[in-house]
Amino acid sequence: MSTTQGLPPGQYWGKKWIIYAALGVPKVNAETWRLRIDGQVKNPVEFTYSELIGSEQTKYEKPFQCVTKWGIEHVQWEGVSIRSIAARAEPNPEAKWVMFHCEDGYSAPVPTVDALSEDAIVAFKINGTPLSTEQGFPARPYMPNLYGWKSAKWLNRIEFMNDYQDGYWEMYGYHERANIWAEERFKGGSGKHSKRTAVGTAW
Ligand SMILES: Nc1nc2c(c(=O)[nH]1)N[C@H]1C(S)=C(S)[C@@H](COP(=O)(O)O)O[C@H]1N2
Ligand SMILES: [Mo]
Repeated sequence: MSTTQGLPPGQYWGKKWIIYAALGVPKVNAETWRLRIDGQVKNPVEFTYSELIGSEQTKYEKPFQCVTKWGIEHVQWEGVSIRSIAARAEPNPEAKWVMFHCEDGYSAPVPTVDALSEDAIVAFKINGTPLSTEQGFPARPYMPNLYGWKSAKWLNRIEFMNDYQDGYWEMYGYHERANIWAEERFKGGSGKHSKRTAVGTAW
């Protein structure tokens, strides 16, 4: 049995976040921003920023892991459980994937089981402070068991899908699921046991 605590395989603890913005840093107005949940759902919904930060927040400390191997050990995350807001949209049971869509055009698919796991959140705060513009204001998903490229900054839409589709980094060969404990860095295998197939770097 493999452990799911501490330093995941192949990672090291870095001191500082490295800010990545493959498609640039959009400036989002929280007043007009909406989070839409749609696709394979019975009831597409839209939330405002104040609705979301005014509802029950989930808070915990968990690390962040970038597929390029740096991790940040102690991060306080705060946001709404994706499960709770997705319930309002009533996803179809056949929808096995979700796509996170962002203001900048970035996107990232994750399995529905990960997006709706108990500790998966749409995060609004890191270390007690609203996300900075560079770190994705107003919102980014955070799933503790997935590499950081799935934490799509400037999130504005969660689309439920029946079938898998590539997002931004997956087109370059990065893994569909990105589980940090299984070292799912690249498609077709783990970072440990298979050759690197990607042609880009997830930064
Ligand atoms: N919109 C968007 N989200 C993104 C990225 C990006 O380039 N654009 N980079 C991803 C990657 S590879 C990582 S490791 C984290 C980095 O988060 P940070 O910029 O807050 O350090 O954001 C992820 N989310
Ligand atoms: Mo990353």
